Amino acid sequence: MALEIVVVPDLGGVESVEVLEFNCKPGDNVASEDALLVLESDKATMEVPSPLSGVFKRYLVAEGDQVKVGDQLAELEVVSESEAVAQPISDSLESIASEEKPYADVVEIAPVLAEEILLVVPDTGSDVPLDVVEVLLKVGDEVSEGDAVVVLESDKASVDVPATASGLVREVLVSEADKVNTGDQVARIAVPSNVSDAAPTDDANPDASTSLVVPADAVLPAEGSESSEPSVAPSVAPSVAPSVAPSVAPSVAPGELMVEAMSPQTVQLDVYAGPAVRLAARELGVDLIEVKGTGPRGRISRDDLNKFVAVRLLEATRAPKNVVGIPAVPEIDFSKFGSVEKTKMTKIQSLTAVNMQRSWLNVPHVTHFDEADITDLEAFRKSMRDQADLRGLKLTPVAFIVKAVARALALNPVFNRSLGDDGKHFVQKFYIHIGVAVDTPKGLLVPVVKDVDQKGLWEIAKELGELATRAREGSLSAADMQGGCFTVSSLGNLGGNGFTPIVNTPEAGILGVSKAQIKPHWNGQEFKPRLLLPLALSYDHRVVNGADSGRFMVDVVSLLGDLRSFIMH
Ligand code: CAO
Repeated sequence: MALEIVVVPDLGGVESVEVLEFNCKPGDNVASEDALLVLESDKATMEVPSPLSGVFKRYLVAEGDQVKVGDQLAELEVVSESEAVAQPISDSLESIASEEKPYADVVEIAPVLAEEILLVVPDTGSDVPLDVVEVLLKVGDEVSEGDAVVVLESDKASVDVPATASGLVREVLVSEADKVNTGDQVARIAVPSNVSDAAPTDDANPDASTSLVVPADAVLPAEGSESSEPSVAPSVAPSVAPSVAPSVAPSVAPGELMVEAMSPQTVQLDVYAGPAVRLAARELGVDLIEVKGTGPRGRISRDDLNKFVAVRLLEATRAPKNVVGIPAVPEIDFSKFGSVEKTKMTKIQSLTAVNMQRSWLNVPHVTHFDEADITDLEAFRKSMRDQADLRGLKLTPVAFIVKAVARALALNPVFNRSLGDDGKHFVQKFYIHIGVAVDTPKGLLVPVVKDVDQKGLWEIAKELGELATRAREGSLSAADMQGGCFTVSSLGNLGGNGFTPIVNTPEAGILGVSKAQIKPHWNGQEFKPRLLLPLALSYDHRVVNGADSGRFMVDVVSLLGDLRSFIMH
């Protein structure tokens, strides 16, 4: 074997071109003239053909690179002349079969017994020659009956020519841009003799009047073949091959085969894609018309195809069986409407997005609204400001709210449970750990104050302050954020009349707190200005019922409204 370097050919005056697409992977057998890669200038694309048959080794450029005439593109291992002479042609099938591992298994006994057939262009139904726009097979390929082997194009449509027998490709007799007519030779294929043996003969099928396959030795005696007598002598040349009886029976009647060959499914007029992508799409069963090309002038790249398949797979796994699934959000190119910039989400933002969506999609949410009169609480809190300063603490309404929620959880244990994994049992918790949502520059974090029921207000205020600071500094540990039974999300320092928080599943509930405002309040005799705190309790309706939530909210409101009730419970 000798190493052959493939270089950029004459570009017809164009100074440099872009490497658009690769067609091969290391180890691929390539035939002379097979397209190795696609180059593109701002005016046209061109395929770089393999100068010789051989084994593709590697590319020496990357997709997207700019290259000039003479630049090295790829390495091939080619059979040197002396090796080629030394290897009898009759051995070539054997060597191909042993290199092609998947096929080697199939043709364990076949190589020496294999027979060659000639694949020809079926009746195209056209008076004028058709262009060969794609050749989808190369020497050494394994083809299965029905595989598209070449794509022909008239000025009206593209049609696939299918293989009519399974076997190994020995020779490709057409190239892209050739013009072909009905009956023209397309390829020589070696088929295991047990297959061809099973084929009906002329006698067995006296009505057969058309054929897409003739034995290769009928028109081209196989090199090294002992017998020069064709097993079925053609009565005419290949251009009238349809009158020759088949040596390998098509799996469908010839008339049906024509329908398949000219099926509208194969028409791909609006598609701009290279041969490798078309072949891959065929193998994956993807209709390229559905794939959006992101390359120059909408050319579909392998990446576009991969992305399309990945999205379809994701949609398929997400869609519930037999019911209408959640429709995917269409991808929108916002840059069509104005200037945009893409920024990567932080880790915290990505995790929050997943958690929020999981909860939103899994938990049947209900939100219960109320207001707590915190006029007296605020007066008390402000009266404690000096003491707070002495302790180096900030005593905000949030510490009181967390304390009130802990008491309400103890009074309403249905809120202190979670739904079991199987959806058939509850897990009741006998500890009270409360998460508090903290807004940080990197995203939302929810550290947990543990055993709130056993802590006083000063201790809660201290811990809250420390946890919020560490959250903003990014120094919380995983343990700091685990074990929560319920969450408090306070936007009270910011404003707003109310919002519906999303349950931090598997917790049963979350209390959203908005900004306290002085409002006229009817005390039974007169309107009095009172400081009212808007509260919104969202809960998982699988775990908690509306009446439970009513009781929980009444307790929170009364605890915040009258501090004396803290010592009464
Ligand atoms: N109404 C009116 N004022 C309020 C209030 C309320 N409900 N809650 C707090 N405040 C005031 C306090 O009185 C304090 O003001 P003073 O210093 O004048 O007394 C100030 O707001 C304190 O704000 P803070 O942010 O320093 O402290 P906090 O204890 O109120 O809040 C924390 C702590 C961590 C909850 C908050 O900083 C935070 O990050 N909130 C955002 C939470 C969030 O993003 N939730 C949305 C989650 S999406 O579901």
